[in-house]
Amino acid sequence: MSENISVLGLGLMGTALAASLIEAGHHVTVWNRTPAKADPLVARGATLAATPAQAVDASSLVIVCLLDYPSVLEVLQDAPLAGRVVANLTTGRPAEAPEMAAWVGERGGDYLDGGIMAVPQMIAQPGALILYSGSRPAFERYEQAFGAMAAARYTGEDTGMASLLDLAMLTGMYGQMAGALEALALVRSAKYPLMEFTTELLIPWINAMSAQLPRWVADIEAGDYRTEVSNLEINRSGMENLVRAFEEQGVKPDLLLPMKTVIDRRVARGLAHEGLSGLIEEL
Ligand code: FVH
Repeated sequence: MSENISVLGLGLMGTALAASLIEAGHHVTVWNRTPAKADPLVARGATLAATPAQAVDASSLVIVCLLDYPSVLEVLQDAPLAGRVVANLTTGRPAEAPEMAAWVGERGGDYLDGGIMAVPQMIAQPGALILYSGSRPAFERYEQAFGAMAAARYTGEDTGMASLLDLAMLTGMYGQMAGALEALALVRSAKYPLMEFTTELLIPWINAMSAQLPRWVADIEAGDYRTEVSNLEINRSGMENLVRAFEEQGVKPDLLLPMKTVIDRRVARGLAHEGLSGLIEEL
């Protein structure tokens, strides 16, 4: 079904989102602070609105993808939001989402908050995911249209949930990247081929270890961190060994040290018999 959809914000991500909606056959109106960025989309069939108010007026679904929440408030200030669904895909914090929902609600609009789990090049490709939270009727009304941009997953009526899950997934990513960078620095110090190490050793190892995560979740849900696999004393000693090896290789273990600090703290509390999953209680 072809919808009237407005996209406010034509940065790298907003442009990719708008292009995917045009490609899917929707009637797309666009607005951007710097209007020239709309040119390629207009060439593909989008309508350029002169103001945010005109863009909002043109469609019942308004997708916003700007720098941050203050810029969203600024842009929507004079827009006629009554009867509109605002899907705000700008990255923010969980606490900002209900404030934005209330602000849109006071103006008669319905609100969805979103978290984009993709880079612009992934939009409309397999693997791209957008998390939504907030108004269920709004999500159900536009679920099909959302699917043109990326797989659409509704995470509940708690408006801040998409943002929280987005930030949690980013946290997991940063932790993994931190470990990978330390590993690569260590391997580089020994002049071993980095690509061979990465593709043949590191990636399969990380994947195998990730498969253990559901077991940790079971421990956390049960609040029972006893282990017969690799307790914190083994990990404390392993970390000490790692840090020493890094120093001997002339590599800084800076991205690894915070984890060592937390392990040491837990062991100092007399909980050396626990597994790594118990570290969650220190956070
Ligand atoms: N790019 C990515 O990989 C990530 C993936 C995950 C989600 N993010 C979030 O998406 C939001 C937009 O990101 P972006 O990549 O499109 O960012 P830019 O290319 O820098 O575009 C920024 C747009 O925001 C407009 N803008 C900034 N400040 C204002 C303002 N005060 N008033 C009106 N518009 C404003 C800017 O306009 P212009 O500079 O072109 O005139 C762009 O349209 C972001 O939340 C990411 O975290 C992307």
